[in-house]
Amino acid sequence: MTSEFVTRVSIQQAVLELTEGDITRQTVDAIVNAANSSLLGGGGVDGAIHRAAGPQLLAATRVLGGCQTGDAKLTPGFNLPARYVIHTVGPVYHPDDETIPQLLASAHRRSLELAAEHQLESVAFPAISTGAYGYPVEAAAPIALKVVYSFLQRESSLKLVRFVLFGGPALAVFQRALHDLTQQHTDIRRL
Ligand code: AR6
Repeated sequence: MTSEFVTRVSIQQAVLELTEGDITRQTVDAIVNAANSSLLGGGGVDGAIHRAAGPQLLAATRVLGGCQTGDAKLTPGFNLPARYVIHTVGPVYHPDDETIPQLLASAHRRSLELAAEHQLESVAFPAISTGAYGYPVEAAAPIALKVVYSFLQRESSLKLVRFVLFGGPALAVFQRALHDLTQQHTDIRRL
């Protein structure tokens, strides 16, 4: 019997993987920040990234003029092991608003586009919007993974997309969603 929990797959020329951990520790070309539209820092992932990157990060985001929900902007990573930070703004969850899933998808898609525009090969995402912004991780995970799947259908510089989940329960939800995605698409290979 195959496990309902899938952690690592290949999609076209790239690997998509899930891990439990701290996004600030990831040695990848870019980590994605779950920011707010001011880009001036906050709590959660945003606070952790600003602390680990050092004060130069705030100086860099200050001149960007903010960021709309569903869009993304790039800065250097400064003291982080990652070379760049892609700051994206996910939506605040609201169950009755149909645009919310589209905005969450857009935040992921714009982050991947920005990574590809800069010829980056590896990018790590947190579970955007699932903390302070209240998006249930069960609803967010399939959206996030589907966007990555669609993006990796076209040719790009990306060779590795990693989701870094904070805690076992969030990891398990993503693993189950990845299992469901592999059931839907024959070109996803379990590794
Ligand atoms: N590494 C990986 N994941 C983390 C880490 C970490 N170091 N810290 C928290 N998480 P959140 P949002 C998880 O609140 O919901 C900020 O104040 C956390 O468990 O960081 O998009 C911004 O400035 C949760 O599952 O982001 C915005 O105002 C997920 O990361 C607002 O919060 C996202 O939680 C954005 O809210």
